[in-house]
This record gives sequence, C-alpha cells and structure tokens, in this order.
Amino acid sequence: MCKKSLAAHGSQSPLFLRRVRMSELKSLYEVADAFARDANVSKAESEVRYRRSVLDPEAFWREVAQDFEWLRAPTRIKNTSFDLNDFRIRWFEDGEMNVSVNCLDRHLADNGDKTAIIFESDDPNAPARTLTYKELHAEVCKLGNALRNLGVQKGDRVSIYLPMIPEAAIAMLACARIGAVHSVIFGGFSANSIADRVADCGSKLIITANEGARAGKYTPLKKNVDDALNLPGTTSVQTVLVVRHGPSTVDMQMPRDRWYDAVMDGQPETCAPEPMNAEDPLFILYTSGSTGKPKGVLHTTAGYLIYAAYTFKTVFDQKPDDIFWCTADVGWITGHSYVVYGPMANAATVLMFEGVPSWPNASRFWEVVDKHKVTIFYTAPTAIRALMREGDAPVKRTSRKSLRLLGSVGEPINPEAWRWYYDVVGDARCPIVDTWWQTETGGILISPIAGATAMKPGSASLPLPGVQPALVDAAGTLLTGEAEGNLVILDAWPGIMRTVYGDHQRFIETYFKTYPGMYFTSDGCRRDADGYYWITGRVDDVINVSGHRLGTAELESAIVLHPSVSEAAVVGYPHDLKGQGVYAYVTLKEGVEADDALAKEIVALVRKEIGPIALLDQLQWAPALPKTRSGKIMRRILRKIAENATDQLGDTSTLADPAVVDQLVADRKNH
Ligand code: 6R9
Repeated sequence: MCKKSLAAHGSQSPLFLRRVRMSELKSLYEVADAFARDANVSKAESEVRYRRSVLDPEAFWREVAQDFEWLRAPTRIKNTSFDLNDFRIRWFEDGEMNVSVNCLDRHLADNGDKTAIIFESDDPNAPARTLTYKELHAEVCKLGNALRNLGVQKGDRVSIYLPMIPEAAIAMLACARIGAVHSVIFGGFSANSIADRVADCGSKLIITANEGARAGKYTPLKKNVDDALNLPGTTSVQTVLVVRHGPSTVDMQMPRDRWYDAVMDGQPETCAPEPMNAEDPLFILYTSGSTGKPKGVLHTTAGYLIYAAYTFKTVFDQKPDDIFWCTADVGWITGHSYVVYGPMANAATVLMFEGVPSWPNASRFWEVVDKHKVTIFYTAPTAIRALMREGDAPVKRTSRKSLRLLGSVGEPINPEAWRWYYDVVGDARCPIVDTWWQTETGGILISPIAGATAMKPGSASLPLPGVQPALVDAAGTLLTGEAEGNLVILDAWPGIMRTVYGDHQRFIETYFKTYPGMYFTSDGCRRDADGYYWITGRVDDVINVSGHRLGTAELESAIVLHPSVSEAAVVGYPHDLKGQGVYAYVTLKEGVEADDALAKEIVALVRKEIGPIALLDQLQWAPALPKTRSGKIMRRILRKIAENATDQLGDTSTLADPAVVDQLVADRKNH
C-alpha cells in the first residue's frame, strides 16, 4: 500500500515516513504519584499556563522575563508577525541584558561555590575536573579580557572548534560577555566545512585545541584549522587560540597562533559585561537544509536565553540539587541550549563528557551516571538503540539509583527503544521527556513536562507554553482533530531564530513561504485523538543520521567533486541504529569503470569534504538517474529503491526514460 504523500513541494519531497502503529497511539504512561508530588509543575498548572500563554502571550512572557537580570527592563514584550507583508520577530525589544551575567554573576551570591561543570574525560581513568560557578565566572572573565586585548569587539564573530571540554562553555560565555557572536563548529567537521563556516560569517578569531579525544582516538583539531585557513575566503581570521588538551604537539604559526593558557595568564578575574540589546545577536550555528550550503541560523540575546532557560527548568523539572547530563556536543543546538545556556541560566550543575557511550565498554554511560550521581540524563535515540543492542547486562551491572528523569532528542524515538530506555535504564521509575525541537527553534517546543504530562512511547506529546503547533495538508489547509500532515507553528515564541546570517531573504523563503503566515518545520507529524503529536520525520531533503542533519545537496556536491563522477543523487533510508542512513546513487563519466576502489575513493572524498559524520552508508552505481522530462531527479523513486520497497514505486509514467528505473531496481536486488 502506498502512503499518502505529505509533500510540501509536489513530487520533490517526502522522505521515509515513520509508520505510527495504531496500538501505540493508545499506550499511556500516567505520571507516577511519587514524581508528581514534588514536581515543579502539576498537570493542572501546566494546563493553566498553556491557556494563559496563548491567550495573553505578553503577560505570560513578561512574568517569565522578571526572573532574569536586566540592565534595562523591557517594556515591550512581543512584537512579532509571520505575515509576509509585515514580517517581524522582536522580543523584549527595548530591554538590555548580558547573557553571561545571567548565567554566572547573578548566581555568585547564593551559588558561587556550587559546582557548575563536572568534566568527565574520554579516558575513564583520568580524574574528573570540576568548576564552581565562582571559578567558571573567573575563567570567563579572563577569557573575555583576553579576547578584548586581541581586538575582539562587540558584534565581531568568533569561531569555536573545540572538543567537549569546559573551555568550550567558557569560550561561548566569554563571547557573550563581550558581545562577540560565537559560531561553534562541531569537532566532526573537516577543514573544508570549517572554511565554509568561517568564510560565511567572516570570523576574526578561532578558538581550538591541539586535539580532541573520542574512544581513545585523537582528532587533530588544530591541524584541521590550519588546513581550513589555507583555503580561500578565510583571510578574516587574525588569531587562532589553542587550548592545550592532549599530548600531541602542533605547529604554531606566529604571530597568528597563540596558546590559550598564555593569553589567559595574568588576566584579571573580572570583566565588564557588554550591555546588549535584547535583539543583539548572541550566536550563529550552521545547520543543513534542503538546498545549498548549510545556513547560519542566528539567535539573539534575550529571547533565546529566556526561552532556553524557561524550557530547561520546566521540561526537566529542575531542582537545585540536580546533576544534569546532556550528552550532546556543544557543536549542536542541543549542546548550546541544554549544556550551556539553559542549565547555567538556572544555576544548574552540568556534566560535560568528552567520550562516547560504548567506550571502553557498553556500561560507560551508566558508570558515569553512578560516578557523578547524575539525576537527569538527556540523550539521543541513536545512542539508546546502539546500547539496547548490547543487551541489558551492561546496564544492569550499574546502579543508576541517582537517576530520576530521562530525556530524548534529535529524532523520533521508536516505541521499542522508548520502552527499553524506560524499563531497563530507568528501572520503570523515571519519566521520559521526548523533546521535539530544532536548531531554528532555539529550545524545546513539543515535549512532556516531567511530572505533569502523561507519556506515550514514541510521541513528543503536547506543546509547551507559548507554542501553537498546527498541521496542514500539502495545499496549506489547516487540519483539525486527529490528522496527519506537515507540522507548522502559527505564532512566534521567544527562542525562534531571527534570520539566516547574511541572507534574510533565504530565512523568509525557507521557513515562511511554503505556507504563508506560518513557520514551516519541514517535519511530518500526526496528531492523535488526545491531541498528542507524533513526529514522523523530515519531509524535505534533510537526512537525519543519528540525530545529525545532513543535506542531500551538500552530500551530492561533495560526490561530484570526484573527477570520475558525472552525477549523483543522495537519499535517506531507514537504518536500524542511526534512524536514517545515507544512500548514494552515483553515475560515472563515460568510459570510467566502476569498482570497489573507486567507491572507496568517493566515500573518502565526502568524508574529507564534509567531515567524518558524513558517511555514505550505501553506494549504488547508477547508469543513469530517473528524471522527469523537465530534468528533475525523481527522489521519491530513489527513496523507494533504497528502502527496498520496489513494489511501491508508484507512477513512473512522467519519467523521461522509465527503463532507467528497471535497471536501478535490478541492480538493487544484486546489491
Ligand atoms: C534539537 C535538534 C531538528 C530535526 C527536527 C526533527 C528531528 C529532533 C526530535 C525530532 C522527533 C524528537 N527531531 N527532536 N524528531 N522527535 N524528539 O535535534 O535540532 O539538529 O536542528 O534537528 O530533528 O526532524 O526537524 P536539529
């Protein structure tokens, strides 16, 4: 049976759509009384808050904003419109604050000696390192001063390419302190990807480390930066700061390269915070979309911070004694909002972990939980599935008694993995918050509120206060009640991105033109009879591999750089561990012989161009690609072939040459 198309742009779109089983829709886990008793938010309170937030968003967010420290309190709260003729998104617009003051200084009086960061190294035998809020404040001030001495001023861009070490958080907060706009680049990106990101925003300075460690292996971060800075378009960079981390030596190119510890040495431990308007930029984070190169998602000061902080406290039911561990890297939005800004604005203790779940063995996560008495644990379905495959024993040999709440983010969590997480990891004691959101949204939009919302395995459940989701069909008609369609958001919330850096038109085009007047998420979604939302996955050309976004256009551009390749098309296909895998169809130039060595070269080229996270899981030689008569690649058909659902190819009559498909299907069978 063929699933109804949820395409946003006719035949261009839908990906693999997760099938939501009917029986799952009814499975309900009520909030346990024991948890509800002490919860920050009750079920009744969550409903009252939601109603208030939608009826009078001004009053709702005005009250939330009072919990923050302002240099100048805002009088205007919400000034937003998604109407294309009158488009604007401004929150707290006449307010002034400094994000680092809200994350650090205001905690010093009561929480100065409280642990802000517990750092757990990749090496399980290395001693853990901790920083109190006082110590973190001092480090951030020193780096803020050092950056100012190096000529970094308000509004300048600073790229951060660091492993998961405390200096990553220090660097972000130091930028916030002096009003510099940070752009964190994930350590799994290559020199080319660094160069693209540096060139796009014109960074003045890069903060990196000599190397990063994961599972006992080292990534030469500084060398990648050196290679990036040899590429065109990167001349804006004047200084490279290098954190000493790990034993390797690096080439220092003077006067450009400076050791981090040398520039920090002797800096005062106080640093005047830059007064920032609520709408001044805080950071840029590059993310993949349907077309072209990754775009620089820009978040601003007050709206982002308040939204990250509010959702952190609400969703995770945060209490003063919690030890919060979000396993995401700071190179992704989850690391920005729920390792650094959300928790630190709430004076929480966070654990930062440089390693991986399965090294040195499959108990590592739970050993770290026991070692540091983690109470709230937030990870991605791909990690849960990988650990589930190792069986229950590696979990069961640890205590995990300290845990009280579990979270999931990055992709839909399949009910089997949800149940394993709940029963085995959480011993059926800990609620799970399945949090749906995006780089663009700044913070969580749809999620259970721990202690208030009954859970259904596989559903992100209900919208948070201030969030108005809706479903539309391909024509943009709003669907009511139980329905399946494309997920849109009808009104602005404080954490929404403000623009694509340097390309406001692309921002409007990408998110607000498909369904005029609405923010289009590019996710498919089903709403059940209880109003619960079930995200089914992307309906655009973004592939979600292990919770990381990869654009098909980026992957294809990398493949065709190979001199033997004439054309390529990439699609996602369901993958047991990663959620989705990358399936590449490659057409070679006339006369080139296809063989394994060439396939390996292409895989290596993509890795070099984008980074180790861009792995082609499958590569199929394609004598030609299926195209419409107007020359458009029919991805819908390529997806079905990749999924091995060749009985569901649908209508191929509009193809220029239907025989192409028969050939691909036959080759797939032998693949
Ligand atoms: C936070 C983050 C965004 C895309 C998003 C959706 C998928 C994230 C999800 C989820 C189902 C969840 N996604 N969380 N799908 N349930 N709980 O991951 O941001 O990297 O920008 O990815 O991830 O498809 O559109 P980002």
